[in-house]
Amino acid sequence: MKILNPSLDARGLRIALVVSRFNHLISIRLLESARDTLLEHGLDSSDLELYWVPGAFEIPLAARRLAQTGRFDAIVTLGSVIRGGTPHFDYVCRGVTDGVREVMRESGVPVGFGVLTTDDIDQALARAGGRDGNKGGEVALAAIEMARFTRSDHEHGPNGS
Ligand code: INI
Repeated sequence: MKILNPSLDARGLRIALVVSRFNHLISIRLLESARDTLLEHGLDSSDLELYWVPGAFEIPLAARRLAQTGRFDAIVTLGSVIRGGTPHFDYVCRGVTDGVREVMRESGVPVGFGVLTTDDIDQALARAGGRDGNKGGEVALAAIEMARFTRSDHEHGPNGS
């Protein structure tokens, strides 16, 4: 069996961050962790672009437009949806999860999903640099790995093409 290990080297990649302004306190923590992780793994800061959107519901449209430009090896989406007393939570969650999955499927560009969906602010804080780590950095690593995976598919495809 051949085992192909993923590279986590971000040098030479171009990455876009799409970040929801809603629940800004959480977003900023996710964003800082994602940015630091990407730069620590060799990404040049001039190859990193940040796009704010109003809320998680707007993330898929922004990600789609960015994917369509062909300028990015991966897109990292960040934000948080926190359960309130109404079904609004479910609609926003479904919109962003289905939307991001669809963008990745239709564009072939890796899209990291770093939108927290939690029952309350404490759960979100725990996953944004608190006791459960920071999802922003984790998603950034996944994006690097999948960007590399996508690139090497092209370089060493089954037809040698
Ligand atoms: N957007 C979020 O990113 N998180 C939330 O928790 C949230 N809540 O709770 O409503 C939220 N709503 C806004 C939504 O994403 C859109 O921006 C808005 O509906 C305008 O289209």
